[in-house]
Amino acid sequence: MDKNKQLAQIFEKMADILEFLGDNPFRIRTYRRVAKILENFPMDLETALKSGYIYKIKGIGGSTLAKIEEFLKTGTVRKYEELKKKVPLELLELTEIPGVGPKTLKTAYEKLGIRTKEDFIKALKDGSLARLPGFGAKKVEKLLKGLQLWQESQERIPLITAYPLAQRILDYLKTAAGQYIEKVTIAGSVRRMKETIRDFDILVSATRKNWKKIHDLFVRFPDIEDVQLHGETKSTILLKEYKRQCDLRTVEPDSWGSALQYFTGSKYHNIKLREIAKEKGLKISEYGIYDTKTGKRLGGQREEEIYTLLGMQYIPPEIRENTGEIELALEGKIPKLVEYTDLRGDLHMHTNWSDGINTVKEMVKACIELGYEYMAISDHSQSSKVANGLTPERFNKQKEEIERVRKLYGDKIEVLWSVEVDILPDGSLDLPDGVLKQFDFVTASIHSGFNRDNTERIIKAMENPYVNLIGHPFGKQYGYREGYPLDFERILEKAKETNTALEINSQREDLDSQHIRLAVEKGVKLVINSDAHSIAQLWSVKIGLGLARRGWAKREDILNTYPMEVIRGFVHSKRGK
Ligand code: DGT
Ligand code: CA
Ligand code: ZN
Repeated sequence: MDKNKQLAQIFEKMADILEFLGDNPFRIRTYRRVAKILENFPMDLETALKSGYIYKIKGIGGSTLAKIEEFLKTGTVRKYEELKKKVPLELLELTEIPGVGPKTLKTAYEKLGIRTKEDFIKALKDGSLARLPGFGAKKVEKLLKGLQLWQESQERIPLITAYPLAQRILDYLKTAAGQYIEKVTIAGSVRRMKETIRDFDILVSATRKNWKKIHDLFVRFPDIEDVQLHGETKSTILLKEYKRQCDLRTVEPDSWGSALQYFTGSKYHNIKLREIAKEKGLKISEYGIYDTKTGKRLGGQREEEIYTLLGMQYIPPEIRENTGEIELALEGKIPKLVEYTDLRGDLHMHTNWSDGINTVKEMVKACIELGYEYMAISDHSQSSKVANGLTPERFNKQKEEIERVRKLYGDKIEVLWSVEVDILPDGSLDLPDGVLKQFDFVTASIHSGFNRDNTERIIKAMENPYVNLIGHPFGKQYGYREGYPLDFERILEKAKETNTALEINSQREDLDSQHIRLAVEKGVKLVINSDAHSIAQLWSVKIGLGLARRGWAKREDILNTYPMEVIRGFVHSKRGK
């Protein structure tokens, strides 16, 4: 785990402990804010300290700086070590459960003598917690729902978390064992860009004499909890982060294609493929594709060969779920899916004007580096108080800054002045039309009232001529919030009727691939956005792209693959001019 994240966790835990102890709320809030800043920090702390960058960050003061320096020097923070001794630590880990805060745990601790996770879960389930003052049936019901979400999130982690971790393991292998490796890639659910991931499956091709060396280096990956298997064809490590397993399999270069096909899955895709092979008198395994009668090996070095020999089109990994792709491939009718290089810009990101941590200029420079033709700065509106949303007056000031940055970089990238405006409880918007119409592009999102059906709210928002995109339509937050119920059929109809696009929000994985597929079938336009709150999160459109491909989206389905004129036209035609 990198140092920024480690220290962010330390601050978060200190805040939890202080809250458990009933300390000064101001200090608790400060620690939580620092944790959030560190979590999203755009560079490593060491560099930030050396370059002096850190002194410019709003919200990091003297005593925080001292703790950062102490942590970089000693690997821990003394204050944290002292605080840990004052509380039942295991119990405090349960603040990970949505709805469970230090205060809840404190009550359980004091009134029922609960000290362990197990006891807390038991008390929650058997009703003894429900009998305490302040714990009505409704609250306990909410906690039980939270417990269920938490338990699920212990099983599977979201792709947005898994993907960079997979990249780190691959980078490590390439650096440490590159000389012995012919090819290396991630297989399994990560290669399929599935929304959630249980474990990692890494595949390497190399000549057999090098296998041992590769496995010996693999089990020395830093930050592992345990080596569960150390062999010469397969090894398994348990990663410290998120307690995930990671398998490494080594194969001969000759079997690369068939092994990659096999270990990419999905299981049901593979089962169906084997059935079809059987009908054609063929047999497929991780070693190759064979003629059943003669036993002759027909191929397996390249993945494409498997599909070709089975008489079908190559099937992209993202749609290998046995949901109709095999039948279509046999008819040669798999569409060309949208690709990363098709993306021309990112239309949702935050800056330090609201809850982002980078400046407009820093975001613009980072987007230029990504090679985008355009981008949209889309900060929160006033009713998002925790996100430091902007009033119309502050938006006007922001416009001035956008103009200044445009003067500097306007020849390299088109900077749209946008907004993520709150959809209020009654479906009206947080800014009047007169203000909305000044923006180049408007995204409307729900940030409150997550526990009810929000179909009507979204429909009303789409009817506003200035709303171009509905942000994170289901309000999902993995491991934390399931997302509210929506009549998606009606949302799709309205989106089509009003020419409003729906967002594929990468940070939140919302829409998910199943809803994307429905939107694509209906011909509703989608936008793949990062929703980055720092330059460090801009990469995440790759996640949205993966979900779009899993949802069978083609380039034409995605609005931000079109040139700027088309986006402008999209906005203007809805405004009726
Ligand atoms: P996960 O780990 O639950 O996120 O999902 P996967 O798809 O990565 O599943 P995993 O790790 O159990 O297996 C990796 C791939 O190996 C899987 O996608 C297909 C292949 N595989 C595993 N078990 C079986 C099996 O019983 N039959 C077949 N045909 N393939 C399997
Ligand atoms: Ca897996
Ligand atoms: Zn939002």
